[in-house]
Amino acid sequence: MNLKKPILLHGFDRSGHSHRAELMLRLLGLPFDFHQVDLAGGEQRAAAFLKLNPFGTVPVIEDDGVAIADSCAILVYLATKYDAEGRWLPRDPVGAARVQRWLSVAQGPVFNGPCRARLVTVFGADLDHALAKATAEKLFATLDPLLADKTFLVDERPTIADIALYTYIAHAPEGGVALNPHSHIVAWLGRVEALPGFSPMPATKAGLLAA
Ligand SMILES: N[C@@H](CCC(=O)N[C@@H](CS)C(=O)NCC(=O)O)C(=O)O
Repeated sequence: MNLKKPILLHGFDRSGHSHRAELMLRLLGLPFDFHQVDLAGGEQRAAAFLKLNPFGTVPVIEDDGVAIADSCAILVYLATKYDAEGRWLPRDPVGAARVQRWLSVAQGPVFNGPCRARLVTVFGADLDHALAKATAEKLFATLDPLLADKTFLVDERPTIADIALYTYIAHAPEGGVALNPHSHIVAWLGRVEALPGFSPMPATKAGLLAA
């Protein structure tokens, strides 16, 4: 009998990038093991980890003898390999491009905005907090009206675009960026949280900074 080994997720439980991968695994109902990478201790810069990801960042997954690094690459991999119907990543050119557009937003303004703002308040990173907050606020002002008449970012059904954007936006208050003024974003976050298999990233104390 050829028993498949569970997927191994190398992550960090307070990383929004890592949570993207974890959430997708849970939404697809895939068994996985979790290895908490000791980021504070520098495990991500050790030779063994750099073999998996030369860029020295989490998340990385190992599956069927292959290592896949980068949160969005992992979302694409999981959706392509484990969702034969293409619900999470449409196979048609227009649908695929519409999803990719949001993956770029995840790695651009979401990273530079809510992610970096939280890196300052939660992890004490030496970054420009005012700039990160301004980037987040501009992103939210753009996104909120786009969600006014949409259930999810691309379609009536969720795609990996929603998973890529969810975590850092949901945790923006931890970085001092309020979500309250953006009712359509708040409603969309609630729809993601209602998906079967959803599991949140743990909150941090800095979440008390803004509503
Ligand atoms: N583009 C990467 C970025 C991942 C990333 O920045 N991960 C952070 C944690 S949130 C990390 O591993 N930082 C460790 C370090 O930079 O030393 C992705 O999407 O996975």
